[in-house]
Amino acid sequence: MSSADTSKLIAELDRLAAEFAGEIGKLATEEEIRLAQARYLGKKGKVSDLMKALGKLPPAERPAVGEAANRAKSGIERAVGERLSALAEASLSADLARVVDVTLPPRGAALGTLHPLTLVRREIEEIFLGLGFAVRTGPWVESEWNNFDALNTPPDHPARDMQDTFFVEGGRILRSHTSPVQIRTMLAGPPPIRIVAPGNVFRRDDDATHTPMFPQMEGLYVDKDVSFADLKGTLLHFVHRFFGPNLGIRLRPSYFPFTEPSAEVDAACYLCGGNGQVDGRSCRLCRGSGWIEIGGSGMVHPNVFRAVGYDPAAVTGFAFGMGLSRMAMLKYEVDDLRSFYEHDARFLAQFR
Ligand code: 2NL
Repeated sequence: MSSADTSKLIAELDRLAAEFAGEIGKLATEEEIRLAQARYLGKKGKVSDLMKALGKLPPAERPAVGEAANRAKSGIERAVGERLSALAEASLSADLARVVDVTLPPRGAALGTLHPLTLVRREIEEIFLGLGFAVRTGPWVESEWNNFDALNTPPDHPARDMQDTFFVEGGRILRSHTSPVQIRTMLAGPPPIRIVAPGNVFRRDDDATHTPMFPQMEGLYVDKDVSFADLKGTLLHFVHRFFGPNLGIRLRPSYFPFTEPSAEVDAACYLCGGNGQVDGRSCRLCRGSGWIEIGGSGMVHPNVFRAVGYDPAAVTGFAFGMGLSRMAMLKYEVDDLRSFYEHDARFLAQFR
C-alpha cells in the first residue's frame, strides 16, 4: 500500500464522520440514534471496516491514520451526545409548555337517577296526599290472619295455597298484597281512615308477565257515609292527575273476597284518547280497545270491618289496589316488565 492509499483512507474517515453528522439530524429517538451509532462505530461498522486496512500500511503512516480514526470516532460520539441532549431538551420544553388550567371547575361525580318504579310510586303518593290520604307502610313478613283471615279470605281459598303464597318458618308468610297495612291501621284506631299503602308484595309467579315480587299500592277510605260515588270520584281524579285531564274511567263488575260490590278499574287510553285508533291504526297501548286496565276496587266487605272491630252498620269504606310496575309500563310505555329488575344503566338513565 502506498501513501496515496493512506491519504484516501484518512479522507474516507473524515467523510464518514461528516456523513454521520448529516444523518443523525433526521433521527428523532434515542433508539434510532444508537442504531446509527452502531452502524458506524460497532464491530461491523463502517469505521471498523476501514480500519481493517490499517495493518497493510507502512508502519510510518499508521499513526496519521490512527489519528484520523480517533477524530472520526470522537466526532461521531460528540454528534450522538449533542443530538441526544437536544432531544431531551425539546421534550422537557414540550412538558413545560403544557398548560393546565387549575382554575377550571371540577367535572363532579355523575348523578344517579331514580328508578322508574320509585318515580311512579312517589307521583301516586303525591296525588293521594293532595286528597288528604296519608302514606303508610308495613312489614313484608306477615301473619296469615293479617293477610287473609281479616280480609274475608277463608282458609280453603286458592290464594292461600302453597302454590300461590310464600310460607316462612314460624307460620308466617310473605304478604301477597299490602292490605295487611290497612288491617294494622284499622286495628290501631277508629275511623276516619284515609291511607295509601305502597310496598313490595310476593306471589309464587315467575314468567314473562309476572315477577315473584312486585310493588303495589292500595288505598283505603273508611268513614261515615263513604259511598261508591266517592270511590268513583277519587279514581277519576287519580286518572286525571296521573294520565291526563278529561280522560274517562270505566268500572267493570268483578269479585274480590274483601270488597262488595267489587269493580275492575279501566282508564280511557291516554294515547288514543279512548277511541282505539291512532292515525287510522289500532292504538299500540290499549290494542284498539280504547281502555287500559289500572287495578281493582270496591266497597269494603262488612266482614273486614267485623274482623278489625269496626261496626259495619256505622261505617262504610272503599278500597282499591294497583300494580306499580303496570302503572310504570303504561306511563313510560315500557314493553317488558323484566326491564325494571335487570338494572341495565342504559334503560334506567332514561328516567330523569
Ligand atoms: C288489585 C285489586 C284491591 C283492595 C285491593 C282492600 C283492602 C282492605 C279492605 C278491602 Cl283492608 N279491600 N284492598 C280492594 C279491592 C281491590 O286490589 O287488582 N290489585 C292489584
